Amino acid sequence: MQVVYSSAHRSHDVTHETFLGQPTPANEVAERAEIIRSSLEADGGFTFAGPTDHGEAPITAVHDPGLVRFLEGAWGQAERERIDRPYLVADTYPTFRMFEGMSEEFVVGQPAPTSVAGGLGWWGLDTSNPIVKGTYGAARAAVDVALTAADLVLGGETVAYGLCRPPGHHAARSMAGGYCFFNNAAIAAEAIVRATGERVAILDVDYHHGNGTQQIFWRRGDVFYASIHADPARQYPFFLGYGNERGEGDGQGENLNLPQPAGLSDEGYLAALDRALGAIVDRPGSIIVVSLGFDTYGRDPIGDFALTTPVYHEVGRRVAATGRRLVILQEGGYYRPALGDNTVAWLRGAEGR
Ligand code: SP5
Ligand code: ZN
Repeated sequence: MQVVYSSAHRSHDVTHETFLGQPTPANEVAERAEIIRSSLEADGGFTFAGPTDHGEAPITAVHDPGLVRFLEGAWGQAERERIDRPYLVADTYPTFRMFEGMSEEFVVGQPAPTSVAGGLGWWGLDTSNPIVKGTYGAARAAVDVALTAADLVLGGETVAYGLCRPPGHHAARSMAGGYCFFNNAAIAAEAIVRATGERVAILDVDYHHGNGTQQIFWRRGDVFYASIHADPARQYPFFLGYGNERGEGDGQGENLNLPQPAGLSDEGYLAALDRALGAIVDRPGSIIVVSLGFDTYGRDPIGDFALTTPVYHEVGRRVAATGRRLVILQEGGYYRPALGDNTVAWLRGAEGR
């Protein structure tokens, strides 16, 4: 299997996130991607390629250009404002309750803040994704990793894996969040739609609901989004991910959320997977973009499912058994001691070995 990897992720060298306001060691760290890379190298069954530069156009095909400009300029802006901090996290977010009773026309007409502190909240969801000097370059490289993996499949490969870091599925059209800056999977799916004219399915098997991917394609009939994730009633991202969210307009019926209880077993997971895959094969198309997370693992520090390493082989096998070509993109997974084994198991399953 071809793997796309870039060392550029290392410049997003975050140290801390917050847990209920307190600084705590970051979960989404550079070591994650390096563990996966070295495990795939040790396996011997993977060939590595670097990403090619795809420019900004595929990003602004799904994201607000204002988000791109903010992320590009945030660190320099903080320096100019003499905000001397090791990393940047917002204090203040524009919750919709701030605008209660005000018309949508009025609210969307509010100006984007010009200060970096305001911008961090305006363009962000939560405090888990600090910005450092190298964040923008790493996030751009992760997009190129995803698009290069998509190119491999568009060029005839049956499967390709993009070792994206930072991850992407919490990033919405105009919002970063949840360790994510650009939505790598959404950008790849959009590029595939434009290249093929076909419908594309996104299967999200990260532990968390991919609120960003859902938001981007909510009114789209050409991209089906299916996600198996922790019930948002108890877990991040809290405000989206419920089972009654099915899409609107052209996208009516093209969003499938399968929220799951704490303690979910391998068997329970596979039952949900079969539902998602059944919905995918009921729809036309030849390519699935997989948002691949291992925070479903039983020992994950921020998850509460009970999956074991062998089930990942079976999940990969069942996804590939749809007969569709696969663009597999890395999202979360934070229990570092098992990350390499879990990734190798999933990808081996997907290539039938
Ligand atoms: C891509 C991805 O997996 N993003 C996840 C973002 C989760 N952010 C919220 C983390 C909440 C951590 N709660 C810690 C509970 C410890 N018992
Ligand atoms: Zn996750």
